[in-house]
Amino acid sequence: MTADRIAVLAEVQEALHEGRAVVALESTIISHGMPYPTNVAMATEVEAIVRANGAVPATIAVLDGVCRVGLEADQLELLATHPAVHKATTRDLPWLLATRRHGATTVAATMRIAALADIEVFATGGIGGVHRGGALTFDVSADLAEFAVTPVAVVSAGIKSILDIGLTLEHLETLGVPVIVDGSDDFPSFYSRVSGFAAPRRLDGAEEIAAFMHAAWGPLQLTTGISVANPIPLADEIPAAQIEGVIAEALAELDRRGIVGQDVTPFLLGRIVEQTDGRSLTANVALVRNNAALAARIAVAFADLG
Ligand code: PSU
Ligand code: MN
Repeated sequence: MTADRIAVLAEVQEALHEGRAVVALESTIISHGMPYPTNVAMATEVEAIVRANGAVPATIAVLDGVCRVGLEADQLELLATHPAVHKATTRDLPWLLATRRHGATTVAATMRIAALADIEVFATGGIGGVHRGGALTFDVSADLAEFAVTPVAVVSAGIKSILDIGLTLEHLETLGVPVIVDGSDDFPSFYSRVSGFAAPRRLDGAEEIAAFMHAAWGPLQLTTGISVANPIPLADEIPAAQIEGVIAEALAELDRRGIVGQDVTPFLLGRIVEQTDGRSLTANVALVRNNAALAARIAVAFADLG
């Protein structure tokens, strides 16, 4: 990409140049995943957590048609408040660049821009996947297609049960994408440490995960991403039974309103926050914090491998 369409913040550029740890962060979670002002507070705090764990944060978005890798405080504020920030997956990026618009990048688009900037580790809340009923609607997040082709390790709290977790795991297996759970034999479901599905592969700690990344992308020359699931801390967990009713109600409302396409996920996320009086939001912030810390430790361990 030509230099005028991708702008890497000086601090991030320096760290990359010196082979120091950098962690990418997404922006759809800011613009379309959480309400203001929790979103900007979360984004700011998460950057500080990445730093406290020894890495440099690089929040990614598109502003005025330029891919930004690392943002200033006023740019985070814009993403958290501006009405004309488009939710952008990878296929939307050419439009944003060509027409000089603002875009909040999903997991897929963030992975793509991170890879262009040579960043290997990325922290988020939850990844997209196969929606419930996806076998009929074909509603499968473009995040999965991106995992198949972009070598970035994405630390999430697993998959929110607005999605079909079983079908998502099957789809990732078909695409040849490694799915790791840190420190647990269960695959987590975002608000909950369990999902009813086993961890496809368990590793324990940042060093083991960094060694896995090195094996995958070094000697084996795999070209896929790696999904690293990090269970929500016990104290912040919302038991699956408590959130299931809220999710069912949100899905029914989605049907009634006939919402489809890229509005589906933001609608469901918003409904869940409303229907749990913000309890889900508190849990969401807690798990993003937890993911940022693990991602930073992984980035440090991976940088140490040279
Ligand atoms: N899941 C969450 N929170 C989020 C998202 C997913 O629990 O904020 C966002 C991420 O940016 C993810 C995107 O990449 O939604 C997926 O959207 P879609 O289902 O339209 O692909
Ligand atoms: Mn979709």
